[in-house]
Amino acid sequence: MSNHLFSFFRSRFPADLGKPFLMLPSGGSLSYADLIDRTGRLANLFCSLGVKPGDRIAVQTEKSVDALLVYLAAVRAGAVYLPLNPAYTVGEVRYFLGDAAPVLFICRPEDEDGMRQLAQQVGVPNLHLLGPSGEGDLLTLAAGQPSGFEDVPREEEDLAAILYTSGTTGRSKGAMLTHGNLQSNAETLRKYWRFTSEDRLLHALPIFHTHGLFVATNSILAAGASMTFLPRFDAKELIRHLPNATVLMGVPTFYSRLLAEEGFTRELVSHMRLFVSGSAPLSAETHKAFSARTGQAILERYGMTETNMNASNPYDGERVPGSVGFPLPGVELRITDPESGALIDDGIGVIEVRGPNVFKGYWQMPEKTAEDFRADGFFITGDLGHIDERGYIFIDGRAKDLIISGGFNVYPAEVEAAIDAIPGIAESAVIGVPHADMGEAVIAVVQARDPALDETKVLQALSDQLARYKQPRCVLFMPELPRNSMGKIQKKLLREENAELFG
Ligand code: MLC
Ligand code: AMP
Repeated sequence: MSNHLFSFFRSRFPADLGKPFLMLPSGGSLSYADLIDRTGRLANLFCSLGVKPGDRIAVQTEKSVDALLVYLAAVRAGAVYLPLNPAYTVGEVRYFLGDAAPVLFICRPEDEDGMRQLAQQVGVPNLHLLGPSGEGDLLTLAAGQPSGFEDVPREEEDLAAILYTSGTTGRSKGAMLTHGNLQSNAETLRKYWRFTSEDRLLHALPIFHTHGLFVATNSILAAGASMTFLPRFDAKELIRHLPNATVLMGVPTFYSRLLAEEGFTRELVSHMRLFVSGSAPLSAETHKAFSARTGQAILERYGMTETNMNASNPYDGERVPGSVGFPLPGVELRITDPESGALIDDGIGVIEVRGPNVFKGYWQMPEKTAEDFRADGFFITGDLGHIDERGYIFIDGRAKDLIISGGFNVYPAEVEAAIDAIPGIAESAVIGVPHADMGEAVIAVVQARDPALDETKVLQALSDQLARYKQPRCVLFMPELPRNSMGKIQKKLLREENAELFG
């Protein structure tokens, strides 16, 4: 029996294992042989710490080569990888650790004191440290382990990762992704986007979400190709490295920020094979400005944590601005009435998907899982869309109350709960308004009981409660929040009234 996902990657590794898997901005590189050696040592370490097949390994570190290797080592060890945004506060991490009950938690050296205490409180038996340049004890311990490791057998249906997504109500949900989900999507994308071993992807996305972790990394591994691995997005750094790349993947903010750079020219990217955008809507305006500047059309695709990638504009053929293209091979996609579930042939409805890419359910939430699936196995995405006469899919909005800022999801319900808990607040409404750089910006409209409360005090109270990207960019005060005849806060009206806030 093989390890479904890692055996698949192995089968695609180049014959010459000395070939780079990662190239670093400093000029160094990590070969496929290094990948095997270092993940072998880490996997041996995990097993020596008592990690058993199916156990969770939670990780909250900065983006680094070693952090990426921890993902692959966890897969080899048969564990379930659980990445956490480094921006999450201690309070947020407490929930994830408590819910997922990992056997091992890897965190940043500077967070050691607080996290050790937290790990003890929630009963996580092992805590080890990893900094962006390899600081901490994790790598020292791994260096003492043998590099040879027999990959733990895992089947298609076994879990490879849990990624938490917030919800429209209440608690965050852990999306359970299987070896089969990740393997099938990696192979589909490799074929559909024509990756070959000659490709060099410029990687500037975070590696704790589907986009940077699975879409980018797994497609490269499925092709035995290479990536230039940057610590974060910086438009000038991308311009420096684009000459050595063949493919770039990013959220729309990457593209609008690149377009704002004079150095981003047609000549700079004339050798590039593919630009992919996803995670948030790419405006038709940015799509067109990009084509005008470079002569190339961005390929927009549509996915989500629960489903990996669902749809993509064609590789050959027209990439339509504002559309996310066609369902990917093997993915069934339909539009239904959100209330009745009836099929809608012509018009806007909720997008539902089914296929080998679709997750197994939410971790320890059978009721929530059942709610989000139809009896015939289709997953209800909560995105609204329609399909035109040529079969192109368009996303028209969201049935779920969700804000996407710079590719990060923010659920208003979570922010509202944090604001409502501040003494002196009567109630709040959190909405997304148009923002040129981030697509949408989070703002809060509040009704205060205490006249001494002001914006600074509200933001101060939230600063250690919520990750920075969830915190409102501004707080507006109203004597009373507008309600409809049913008594529901009129968020649509608030969005319209504040549509021009950021120009
Ligand atoms: C950073 N900040 C953000 C933010 N990113 N605030 C709101 N939304 C964001 N996305 C905060 C910073 O902490 C900082 O706070 C301030 O905003 C300004 O930061 P910046 O320097 O301008 O931002 P930067 O660090 O350059 O980051 C912007 C970004 C980054 C767009 C490059 O957010 C990013 O890499 N986003 C990618 C997200 C992603 O990978 N999503 C995929 C999800 S998977 P302060 O306090 O200093 O002002 C998924 C499925 C799918 O959705 O289909 O792919
Ligand atoms: P996440 O839960 O972080 O995986 O985010 C998934 C959500 O991002 C989807 O449900 C969509 O709302 C949104 N999304 C992803 N890709 C696109 C896209 N190309 N256009 C519009 N929305 C997108």
